[in-house]
Amino acid sequence: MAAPISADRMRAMFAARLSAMCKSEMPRYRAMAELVGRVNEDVLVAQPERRRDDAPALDIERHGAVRVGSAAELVLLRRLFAVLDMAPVGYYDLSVAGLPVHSTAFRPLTDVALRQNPFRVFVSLLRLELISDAALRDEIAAILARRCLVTPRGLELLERAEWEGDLSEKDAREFVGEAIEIFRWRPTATVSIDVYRRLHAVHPLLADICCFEGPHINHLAAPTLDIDAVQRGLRAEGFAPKDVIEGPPRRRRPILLRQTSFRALAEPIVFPDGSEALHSARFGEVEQRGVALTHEGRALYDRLLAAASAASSDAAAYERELDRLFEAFPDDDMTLWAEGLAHFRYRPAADAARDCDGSQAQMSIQDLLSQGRLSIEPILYEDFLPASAAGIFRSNLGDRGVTERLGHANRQSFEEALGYAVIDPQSLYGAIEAQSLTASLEALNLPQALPRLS
Ligand code: OOG
Ligand code: NI
Repeated sequence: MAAPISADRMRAMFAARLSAMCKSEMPRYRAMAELVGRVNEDVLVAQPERRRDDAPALDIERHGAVRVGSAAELVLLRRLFAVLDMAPVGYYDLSVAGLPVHSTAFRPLTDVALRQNPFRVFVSLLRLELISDAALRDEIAAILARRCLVTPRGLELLERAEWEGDLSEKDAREFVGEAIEIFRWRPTATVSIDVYRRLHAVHPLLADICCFEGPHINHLAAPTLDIDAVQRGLRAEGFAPKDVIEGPPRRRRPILLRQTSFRALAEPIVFPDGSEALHSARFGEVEQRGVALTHEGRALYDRLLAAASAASSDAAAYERELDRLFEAFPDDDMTLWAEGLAHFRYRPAADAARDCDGSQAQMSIQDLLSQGRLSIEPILYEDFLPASAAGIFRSNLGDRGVTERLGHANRQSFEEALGYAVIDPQSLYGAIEAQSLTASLEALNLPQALPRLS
């Protein structure tokens, strides 16, 4: 029998086919990806040291996003992504920003898997209970109950992968093909134009989630080494990107995640009676990732970001305020480390073990770092940011309904719909950091219980 194919390879295949599909169906997305590619090339020519052989290639997308209508649909995606070794990490409440959805990100968990292929999917679930009109809620539930996202053959392959643990090359290709079909954009609404308009008037997301055959992929995000240069390029070349880059400001040591996007295109759709309308769903995004923050670092980030939003009305003022406020956020690795604001991976210096013996047990981790016997490097943030996600959503809804709170977080109901608890991202970063410290101290023949600071 042919050798089975690994989940990492299937995920890479899935991401590559989604990318090809989006680029061929959306010339504007292809053009944006090309612009990002040119910016990345320029950066690498100017700063060759930023080329990293241990990082995934820059021409593969880092994430995509879809929106589903029901628990049954969420569970189907959970099962499908599990075959691609993508697990639900994090809970994102978007109701605080006036959006009737909550979300998670399906992503690979380990360093090895992330390096093989880092593709993630940000999945949002409709929260019907936040729609106040009871008759409309029933109508939506009935519409959603009628659709089935997967073909019988797709389901058969999914069950085979679940039962047998892996798939042959041939079945894997077919499975990925079936998965792609779930996420394809189909410009044919399944409801009348009247229903579409009513849902759209209540909330544009309702129309997008409920009126089509499936959860079309609404964007992919290309990685960049210089998002400010991309933003300038997008403006100069008429892409009309969103007004501000989401996330933290530019830093010497980038933190968390910065994102920008061009706004959703108005695309023609057709209804069962042949009438037509324009629907805005699909856009293109760019992301630049930095170091993952600890609880303390994240609390400081959230505080500074909230202060900048509260203080400014227009985009330029917001950016100035953000830069000013973030002067309070340390911007070098040693301070970030010493103040416990960011997560780092430890490495022992190549020959440091020779001059370490157990009698040096009095020293601290900080001593080892300053003597160069131990070094640190940032652990990349692999997750998302709720305020940024809300900003991306909103810029694609014509900035409508700006931040009227619709409800409160309800992680429990999300997890009940998913059938699982979501994984806490902080626990993943904490574990990588702790394991690297344990392994480094072992390599240096030092005891494990050294104090952190001198
Ligand atoms: C998802 C928007 C959020 C991100 O990168 O934060 C997002 C959506 O519009 O469905 O993609
Ligand atoms: Ni995105």
